[in-house]
Amino acid sequence: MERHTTLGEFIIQNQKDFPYAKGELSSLLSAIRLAGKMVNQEINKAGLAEIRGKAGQENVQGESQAKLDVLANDMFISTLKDRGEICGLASEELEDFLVFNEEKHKNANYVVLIDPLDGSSNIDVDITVGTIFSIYRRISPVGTPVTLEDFLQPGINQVAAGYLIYGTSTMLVYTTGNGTHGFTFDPGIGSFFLSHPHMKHSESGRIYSINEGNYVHFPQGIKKFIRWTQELNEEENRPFTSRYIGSLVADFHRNMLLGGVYLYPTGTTSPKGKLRLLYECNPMAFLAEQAGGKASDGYGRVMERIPTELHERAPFYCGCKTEVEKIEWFLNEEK
Ligand code: AHM
Ligand code: MG
Repeated sequence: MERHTTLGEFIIQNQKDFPYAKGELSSLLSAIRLAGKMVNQEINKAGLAEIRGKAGQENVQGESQAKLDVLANDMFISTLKDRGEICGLASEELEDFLVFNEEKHKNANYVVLIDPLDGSSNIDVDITVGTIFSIYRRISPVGTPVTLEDFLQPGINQVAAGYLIYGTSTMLVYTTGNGTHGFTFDPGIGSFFLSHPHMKHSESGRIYSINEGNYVHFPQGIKKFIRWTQELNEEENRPFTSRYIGSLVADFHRNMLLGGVYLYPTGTTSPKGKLRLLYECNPMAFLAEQAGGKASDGYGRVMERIPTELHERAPFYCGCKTEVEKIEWFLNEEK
């Protein structure tokens, strides 16, 4: 019986595809894999280990942190810092970025941005959550302390991005700009195995994922898109089907596998959108594009937005090309 390639083997086999083939990025990805396994373990036993519930503090965005948010944040930071390949890290859970400048970081070329536990409102009810990561090469000179500009790069500069999904199976999905590849965790062996090489968004899909409870706040173009998805048109396979988990990673993952589009628009409750450009929208956009899909802020390519703040938010429309373009069309009609 032929066995699947492990994530470690795949990374080594594909080192030549990395823009800077020095093995640093491989080591960085393997640190993410290790931290992901640790977080997975914690999530699986959360109900027994008294690590459910609120941590009793708020993050920089004024959102209350769950205990697992804090735990996942600590695990990713300590594992990544340990390796010495990164000179800085920014996280949804930390107001400011971290500067790593110990001896082992003095030749470090990369910065990482993470959402350590995305969809954390779902943790306490045993629904899928995820981790999102985005990796850039620093702009400032190697050997100097990392600066804000190293983090405020447009998404098109990403050298790698991905997510872990802690679902019925745990998976790690990533891209280094040469396709989007998925690996499933075998808990008995403790390894991730290549299960979904070259994941693909279909050209068009009939799932739409949006928090429709906010309908009254949506821009006119989005209201029209939603009404369009619900109209009867047998030739165009409408009405569409609505699926919304409330975990970006889970909604994105399902839509990539089954065909659909994810929407988080602007609205009066979140005037700039809810999702964070640097560690939610951009990494998902990179993965979507590498899988033949599309990611837009409604008027243009998300990955071309020039960030001005670490935690800035953006409207986000992502998934199958045809439907993302339809959303852009409706928004432009109502401009
Ligand atoms: P989080 O990072 O604090 O969990 O917030 C991001 C999450 C996304 O995973 C999800 O798609 C969205 O927020 C859900 O928001 P809402 O509850 O407003 O529908
Ligand atoms: Mg999040």
